[in-house]
Amino acid sequence: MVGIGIIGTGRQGADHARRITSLGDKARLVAVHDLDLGLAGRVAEECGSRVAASDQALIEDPEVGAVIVASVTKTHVPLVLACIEAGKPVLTEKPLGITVPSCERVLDAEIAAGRRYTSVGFMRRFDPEYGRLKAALDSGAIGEPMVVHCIHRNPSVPATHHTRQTLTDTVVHEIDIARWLLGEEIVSVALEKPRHQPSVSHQLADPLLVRLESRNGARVDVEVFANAGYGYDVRCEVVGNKGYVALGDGPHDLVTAESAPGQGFPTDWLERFSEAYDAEIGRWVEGLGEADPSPSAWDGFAATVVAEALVRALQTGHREAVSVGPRPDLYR
Ligand code: ISE
Repeated sequence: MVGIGIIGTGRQGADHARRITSLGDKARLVAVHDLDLGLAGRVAEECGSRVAASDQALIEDPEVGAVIVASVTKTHVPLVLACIEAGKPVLTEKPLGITVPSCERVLDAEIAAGRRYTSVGFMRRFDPEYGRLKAALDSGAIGEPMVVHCIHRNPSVPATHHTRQTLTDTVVHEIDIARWLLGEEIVSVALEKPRHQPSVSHQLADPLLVRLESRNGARVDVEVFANAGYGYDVRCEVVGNKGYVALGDGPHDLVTAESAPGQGFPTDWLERFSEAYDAEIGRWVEGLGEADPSPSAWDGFAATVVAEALVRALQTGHREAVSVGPRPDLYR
């Protein structure tokens, strides 16, 4: 049985903590830490674990065999590096890092250590619906994939949310799912902004239309809408030269914030991707590190390279080329 430590016990970390406690004799939640020790204490009490006095104390705890990082995004890379240094497998929430150089530090550390320690929480890859799309593509049922249509809507985001965050925190899921479904890297990106919504702050362009181009020339379009109002709504359709396959969240005729409650939309990703999180955590615990099928540090790095190109496109207003470079042997 492996002892797990969780850093960051906000909504996401607390949700992971509860899942660990439901894994029976495969894993035990040993310790949690949060900058808000009161919050950590409440999660520890609910899940029967200890509270570690600091993140480093948690990582070095001899009873902690593997770590989940669910703290704020800017802490992901330093904490992942500390786990690698301590020789402990780590599952970090996405994105791996906000900047490309920070993600490169993780790749360098794993390559120097000669093994993979890091898994990145792109949980959609474990969602049964996305799994169905991937299986249809891999079986050749729809022929060669030509176009991927994605929709990613959140009911609302805090007033402090800005466009860059939409790209690095939210669109990053679509980047990962596009790379995974198509099995190839992204080579260019572009984006467009519809007219400004007066109800939204000037630091947020919302919704946004994002376009990705894959190495073999497939095109991905993403509508990302952070303040859609009516619910959490994620859709995907892959069009091939012999047919199409889509997530089963069929379109509704008319949806508004008022009509949505009766129409069965999830309120957020924890609800929509509950099964995916179960599978993600379960498979991670079974594989811990090298045998684990989760997205690797390379996947985290590649997604951030594309997200960073989108941030450039936001500034320049032009299509931006993307190059992730050759995949190191460790990640083949
Ligand atoms: C949010 O930032 C997330 O972290 C979720 O995983 C994602 O599904 C959601 O739409 C994002 O806004």
